[in-house]
Amino acid sequence: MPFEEVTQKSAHHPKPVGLVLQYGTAGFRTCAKKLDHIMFRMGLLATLRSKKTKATIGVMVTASHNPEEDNGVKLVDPMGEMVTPAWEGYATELANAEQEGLLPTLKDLIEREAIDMAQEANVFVGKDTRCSSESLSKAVMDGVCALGGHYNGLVTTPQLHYLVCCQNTQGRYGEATIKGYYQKLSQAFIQLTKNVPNRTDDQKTLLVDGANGIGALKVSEMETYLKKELQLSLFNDGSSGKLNHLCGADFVKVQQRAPKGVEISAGERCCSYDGDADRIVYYYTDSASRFHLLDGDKIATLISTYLKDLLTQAGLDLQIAVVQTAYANGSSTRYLEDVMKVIVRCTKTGVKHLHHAAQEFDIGIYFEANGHGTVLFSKLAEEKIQQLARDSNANDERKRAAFTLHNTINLINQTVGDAMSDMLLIEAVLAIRGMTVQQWDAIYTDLPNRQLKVKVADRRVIDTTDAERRTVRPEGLQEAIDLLVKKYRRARSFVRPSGTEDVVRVYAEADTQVGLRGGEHNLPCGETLPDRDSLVFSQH
Ligand code: G16
Repeated sequence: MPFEEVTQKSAHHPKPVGLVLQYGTAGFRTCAKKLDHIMFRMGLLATLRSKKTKATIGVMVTASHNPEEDNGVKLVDPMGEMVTPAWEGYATELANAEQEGLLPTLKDLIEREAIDMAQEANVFVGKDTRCSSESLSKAVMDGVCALGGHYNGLVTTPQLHYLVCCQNTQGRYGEATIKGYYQKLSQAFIQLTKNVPNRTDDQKTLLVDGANGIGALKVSEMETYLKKELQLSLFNDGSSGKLNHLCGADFVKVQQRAPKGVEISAGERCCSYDGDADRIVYYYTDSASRFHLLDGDKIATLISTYLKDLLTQAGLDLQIAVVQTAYANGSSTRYLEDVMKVIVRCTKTGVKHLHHAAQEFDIGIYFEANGHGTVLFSKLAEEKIQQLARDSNANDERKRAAFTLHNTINLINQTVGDAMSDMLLIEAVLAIRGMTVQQWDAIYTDLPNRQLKVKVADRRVIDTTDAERRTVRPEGLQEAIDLLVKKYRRARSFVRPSGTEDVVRVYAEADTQVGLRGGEHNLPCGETLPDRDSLVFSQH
């Protein structure tokens, strides 16, 4: 039993007495200085999970969209999906055990899960480019080594999910290397776009804001594999700016303005990744210098239109659904349900919830408005598409559609939302459909909306229900929101505690910007509404 080594090594990663942290929306996230013991313990937990599942498990060290000073860690299960809720619970128990309670908690977990400690364990560890990620990932390795493991280095979050899935499917999902990832995605992209007639240089060019993070490094590595079929102008590549500071997908989505450091000419297509490259949003400015955002909702609409048309051309009867969260713009939901006639589901925030909901359909497209999402194809859907592609009796149009669907599946990282894969998919769809970014934007018009963060003493006093669209605690809060909302047309608003930052998030939308601002006189206690910058004061 390696418990002596655990005791010995854990002494180098002591838990600050009384510190309590919770496995949240995307694992543990807080100021990097508080995380050393958590990392060590997550190394232990990942190793146990690997022994339990007899498969490779992933550990990603990142705080994604959070400021550079923060860091975080999350576990990745064998098929590249998020770890199960039961193991999230174990993670919280292990994280919060005081130093002397660590071993008893560990032993209890081993007994409860009947883990065979003689079973070999394999853990992939990935990390982003934060300064703190180097030493924190070493702490994870210390935990892994106390029970036995393998290390993987700098990767984006979705690359780690991909590697874990490839490893556990013995290469059926793809080659379990970063080169294998680039090859799979770029070959699919080239196949999809090679027959598109007359693609101009403008259509092949895209501006990318790398958020000064790992995505910037990795997208440059991938570019050579794309053989000039897509040419990227990379900004915020990490050479000088600070991670996520005034740039990146979260900044662009929340502020609804272009990131710092990107030189945009009118009409040019641009996109922003977040700090670990699992989110993407698109945008452009028009000739009047007005900024236009194409967020996760617009991405989901573009992709579902494309897939629905391909299914019609292929004559395949497969059920498509789109999964959203409370943040989805009301116009997008209305368009999907009323015009496209696809099933729409709403889940709690957190890709783990959307992912599970999407698995219930033949084709489940899930996107959070913040740009985090992907498409899942059921086994049955993939088989039907393959069969049609091989069917010698099928007509040319049906076969062509089946091949296109097949290459589309190869282009998508089905394990988790992936900025690079989503970017290639969007670029392929725009090319195939001959659409400009303006035409894409015109599919429907967003309701004006605003999102802000509010710092409170204890965000856990807020409890929500109905996929976080309503609060049940504290008393009176929901009634106050309802009173305000009913004064405006097509208005909606909700508050929820963040699972990744120590803030409460507030969302509102209405049919006009004036309605959204509430008209100064309608605000409680005669307050006036601050401008957008001061509304997000808790950014700092
Ligand atoms: C993470 C989750 C997302 C979620 C976001 C914000 O994103 O993966 O699903 O939307 O946090 O969550 P919350 O509002 O609970 O703070 P990321 O990109 O930071 O990993």
